[in-house]
Amino acid sequence: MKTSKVTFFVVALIVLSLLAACTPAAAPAQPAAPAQQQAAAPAKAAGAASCAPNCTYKDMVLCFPQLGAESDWRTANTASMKDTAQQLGIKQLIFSDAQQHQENQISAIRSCIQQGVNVIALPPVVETGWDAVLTEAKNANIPVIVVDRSVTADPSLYAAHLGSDMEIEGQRSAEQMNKLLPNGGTIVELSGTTGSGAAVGRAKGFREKLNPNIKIIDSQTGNFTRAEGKPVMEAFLKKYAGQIQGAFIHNDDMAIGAIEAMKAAGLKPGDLKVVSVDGTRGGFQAMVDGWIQADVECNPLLGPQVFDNALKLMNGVAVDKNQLTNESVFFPDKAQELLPTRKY
Ligand code: GYE
Repeated sequence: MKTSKVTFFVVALIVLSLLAACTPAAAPAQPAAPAQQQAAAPAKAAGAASCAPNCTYKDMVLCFPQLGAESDWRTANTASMKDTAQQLGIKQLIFSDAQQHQENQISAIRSCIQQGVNVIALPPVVETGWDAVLTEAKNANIPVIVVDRSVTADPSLYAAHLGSDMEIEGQRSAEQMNKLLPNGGTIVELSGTTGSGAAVGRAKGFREKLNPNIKIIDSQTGNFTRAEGKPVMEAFLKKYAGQIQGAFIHNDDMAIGAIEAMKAAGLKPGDLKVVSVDGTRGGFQAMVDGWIQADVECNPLLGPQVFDNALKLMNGVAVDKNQLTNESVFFPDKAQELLPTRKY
């Protein structure tokens, strides 16, 4: 082999090895191109059900731990919930009756949470003591609609409150008592269930608007029932015989019980000026008979509104936090005419 040829090979080898050395190291393997990403499901609003945004009443399981069956108002409220559930064809209404005991309502709610209901509609027997169980419902992503009476719990723990403004009802009651006793006087109060939003609000509103020349000499609870209203009034009539001119009674059932006591004590219709609340058929009849002088309306027919809100919440649609019922006051002059139209 000639020297020139040898030199050529040597030079060629050097050049090749230099070229190899300069070639950048193979780039690390690129991660495989990401597979076409699944279209992300839109985030569901808190409380929305898995069928959102297309839930219908047929998907709905609603828990209604009713507080009791203490009055005609309550009976009408229960009927409104059950009838509406049926008319709308909801999947299931889980109904229970707590017999006016908060602990029964709390265990009913816990059982509903375990069953994974879509919405809880809670008529709270008393205002306080709900924080723990409402937090449990919230953690389980189950919206709670507070129905009828109020709670003191933080509003972030429930989705909405639907019902009457009990303080306004108390104010309306005082305005009527002021008119019935224009020269002032002494009255008694038959209050609703102690610690209930209805009793607390009505008592507060009443005192806010009552004329200073009208004195509330005593106030006792009759637990919103006829059975307890009667002995409370009996005791008042004995204790304050001849001293009282009026009574503010927190519902018609207690008023009907109290009227029995008034009759038994020999009083005549109108001897005591009575202002009552609810506007039930029984209250209207007592106005026709002259025993009640003004009946402040409180509407129990909340079923349609509750289910409408519940469906919205299931679908992740925002609802108003406070939804007040529109109400008025009824008087004896129209009672006879309106009685047949009363729905409760
Ligand atoms: O006035 C009374 C019932 O919470 C508004 O409860 C309701 C009250 C109602 O027992 O009759």
